Amino acid sequence: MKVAGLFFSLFIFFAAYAQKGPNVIIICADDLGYGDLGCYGATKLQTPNIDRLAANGIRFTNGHCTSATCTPSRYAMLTGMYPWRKKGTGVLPGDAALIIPTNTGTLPSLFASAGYATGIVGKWHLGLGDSVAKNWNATIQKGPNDIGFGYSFIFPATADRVPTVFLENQQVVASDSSDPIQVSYQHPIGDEPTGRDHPELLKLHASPGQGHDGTIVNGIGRIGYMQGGRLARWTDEEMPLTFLEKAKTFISRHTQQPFFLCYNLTEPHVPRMPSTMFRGKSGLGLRGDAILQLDWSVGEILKELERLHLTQNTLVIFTSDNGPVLDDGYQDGAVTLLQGHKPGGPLRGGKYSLFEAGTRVPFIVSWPAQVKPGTSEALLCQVDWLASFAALLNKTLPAGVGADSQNQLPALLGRSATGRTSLVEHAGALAIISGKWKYIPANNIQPYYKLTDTETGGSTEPQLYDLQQDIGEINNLARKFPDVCASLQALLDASLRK
Ligand code: NG6
Ligand code: CA
Repeated sequence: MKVAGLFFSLFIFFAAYAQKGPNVIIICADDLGYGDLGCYGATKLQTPNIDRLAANGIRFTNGHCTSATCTPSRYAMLTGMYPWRKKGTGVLPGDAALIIPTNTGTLPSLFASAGYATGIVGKWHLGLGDSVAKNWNATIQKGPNDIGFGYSFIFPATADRVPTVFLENQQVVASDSSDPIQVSYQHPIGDEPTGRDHPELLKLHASPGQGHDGTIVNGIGRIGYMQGGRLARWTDEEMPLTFLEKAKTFISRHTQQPFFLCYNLTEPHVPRMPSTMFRGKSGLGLRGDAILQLDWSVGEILKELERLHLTQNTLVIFTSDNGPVLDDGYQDGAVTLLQGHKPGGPLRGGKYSLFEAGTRVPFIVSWPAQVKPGTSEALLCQVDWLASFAALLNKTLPAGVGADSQNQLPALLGRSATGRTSLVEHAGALAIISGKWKYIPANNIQPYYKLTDTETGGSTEPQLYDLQQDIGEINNLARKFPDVCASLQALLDASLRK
């Protein structure tokens, strides 16, 4: 009997071990373009660590975020829903309320339900608390920990928005009751200098007409106003080290339990203020230096996985939340020191654009134990992670959860060369990709944003491009192929009704 019992225990042990899913780390850059990495064709910048990740995994050439800005893309990543279905999912101010309902299934709650330790480190930008008015000096009641993350170390919105503080498990780090934090996006508060009134105090000048002239923190004017929390405010130059340390600690604490980590880097979003060790290294100014810093952080995470013998069974995704922009509010040399570098690679447009550079982003999947290295042209979107990981974990999503998420696991793991048959792209208005075609219905968007130098894809004429022949979306074929336009319009209309 005893022997049988021992065999049974061993069987249970091995069965449990065999079922142990991979650790999953999603590394999401902020505003990194399709052409910003060596492995995607950049020659003026070296990104050896991400290139190595790509060489050991699959580099997707047709991988997308849903939207050409951060909040909607990240909403889609976590909920498996197209963000344009829901009001209030545009770029959020730093005091916004949480926009993801706490009673619905999400990507982190899926992993948690499969026994994973779940964590998020880095940018959040999905709102906190029940309402705009909230007490930043106490634990905030609604945030990442309420939608499935067991651990969170985040900043609330963007690096250029107040409050410029970190929150660990929804509590401001180093908060101080004798210097309480207040935040306003309506009017100046407190007696601290603003970028508008005291440009002489700035180490990074705001671009004319783009705001970024509220409260000065660390010599940089921000969007919005804050007072208090002086000890809690971050130093931009240290931010990558702080996030890296928190991410490494999360990983090293979970070597015995599978984990899911979102590591949301802030580079190369504005304000670009890389640490001293990367200053001047790229020769392309602060934006280039920030990309070197981002690549270094990825390398440090890969090293940590090696050190802990976790490389083989850790699935790492590297991607970006939207396309690139050069001048997004500060005069930091991104435009003047570009040296011919093409952040969007061969693609047209960029952040804020319906053209491909808005939403076609770096998209790399590595899982040494299971994924054969290569490249893939499969059409994929970050919105598909929810259903794909549900399939990987053998879980059924609750009814109504992740309605826009498709199980694309075979394509993600390189076992199928094809992915989606169509994808809706979003930047103010909507466009659709189906097969080789890209269709942008006539819209009322201003064709060109002068401040950010963005070709938006706005046009009162319909646009149709053959992405196979014309990835740069130069030759509008709408007049030549009215039937194709009509069928893509019908497909888009059907997606809207879904
Ligand atoms: C824009 C900001 C820009 C950036 C962006 C959000 C202005 C003029 N521009 O509104 O600087 O913060 O929002 O970027 O305010 S994102 O990557 O988080 O979507
Ligand atoms: Ca972004």
